[in-house]
Amino acid sequence: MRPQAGLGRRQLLLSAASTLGATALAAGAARAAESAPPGSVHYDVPEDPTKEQGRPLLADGGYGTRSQFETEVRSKANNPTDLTSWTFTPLAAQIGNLTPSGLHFERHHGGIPTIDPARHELVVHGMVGTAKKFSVADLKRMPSVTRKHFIECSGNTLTEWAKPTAKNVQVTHGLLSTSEWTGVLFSTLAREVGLKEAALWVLAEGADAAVMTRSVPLEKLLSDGMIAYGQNGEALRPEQGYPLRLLLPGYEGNTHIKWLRRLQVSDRPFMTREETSKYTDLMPDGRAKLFTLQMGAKSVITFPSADMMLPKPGLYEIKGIAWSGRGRVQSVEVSTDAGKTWRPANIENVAEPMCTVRFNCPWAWDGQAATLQSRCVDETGYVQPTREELVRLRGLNSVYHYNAIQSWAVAADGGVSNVHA
Ligand SMILES: Nc1nc2c(c(=O)[nH]1)N[C@H]1C(S)=C(S)[C@@H](COP(=O)(O)O)O[C@H]1N2
Ligand SMILES: [Mo]
Repeated sequence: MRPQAGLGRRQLLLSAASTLGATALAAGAARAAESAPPGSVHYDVPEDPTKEQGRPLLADGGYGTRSQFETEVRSKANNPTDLTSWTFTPLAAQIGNLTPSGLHFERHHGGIPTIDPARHELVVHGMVGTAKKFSVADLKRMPSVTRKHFIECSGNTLTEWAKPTAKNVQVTHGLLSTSEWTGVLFSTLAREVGLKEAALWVLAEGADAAVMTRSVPLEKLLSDGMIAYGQNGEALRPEQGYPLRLLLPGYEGNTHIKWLRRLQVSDRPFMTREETSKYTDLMPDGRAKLFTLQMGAKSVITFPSADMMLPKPGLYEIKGIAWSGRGRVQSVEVSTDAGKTWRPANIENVAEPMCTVRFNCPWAWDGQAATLQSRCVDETGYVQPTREELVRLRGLNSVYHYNAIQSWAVAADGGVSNVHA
């Protein structure tokens, strides 16, 4: 049972072993595992794991890490600075419907702030009966809800408007992640402060260096807006807004203000930078649409997908993800002939509002060139558009809210690539 946590630590432990014996080595391994960054401790693999003791439990119980054989990570966008950049979730490697918190995509406009939850407060003021400050502890004492929702950056898939660009599904669609979120509904806070009759909009503000601000319709906040402090059974990750973030199911990622510190109720939107200069949709006639907040229905095949290689003709299970910001996913269809014919896919999990589903569909690949597509229909009857349909409506000036059907070409040699069908 010899740990290999990088050469330095390994040598250290091995030399310790020769002087201190096997028990001390085991203790050393446990200490190394405790202090090493997650995933960096490697153990030798025994010939037969039933013929020797496994490694001992960590002295303090510890915080678990995944197997040393599971090495999938987020990929980082190439930006001039890592302070305002993003990372992509490895969607093709995801098992099940929830994104592990450590693989949740990230988008930061001013780096990741370090916030002491004991000192953090959320101020609710403006057109309210009584303005109030809530500590994180105050919020945790209030009635909570736990709900699964995706967050999708409205910039997801933005490289694909004019020509197929990104090399794999992690980069075409990886600004999408799903978590189980826990927090207090905005409607609960609204009862605490009381809303003035004329109130219509709420400004949400973050405590990061970007001081990110967005105006949110009060109606949306009252229907399902949440101040989240929990993610997948534990506190939010710092990258996801620790200790508090706004969660607006189905709305574009940018409005889910992280490190939330202020909610100002008003009778009008605040026209902040993020909703005037950025996060607007430039239409073909040169005018821009403001407040296009809801994400459309969308889906993508994650297996097989670009940059993969199918070893040989035969039976494959096409797998993918579908979601809609407008409600539940109703159905998903799959095509292997560039959209000429469609077959219904199996949905793997119970569809929940503004949450992803996993789908699958068996496919007997005959070794001929094929073009794979998936199409999502949500409970409002909205059908995910083809790229031609989307471009006809939106033109090619747009950046955000690209939700067209994605095509992957499978060549006769089994190579899979990103194409426009
Ligand atoms: N305070 C603050 N909130 C923020 C951002 C930010 O930079 N600062 N980025 C926004 C954007 S553009 C997106 S897509 C989501 C990303 O959330 P995530 O990093 O948890 O995936 O957070 C939003 N909330
Ligand atoms: Mo975003």
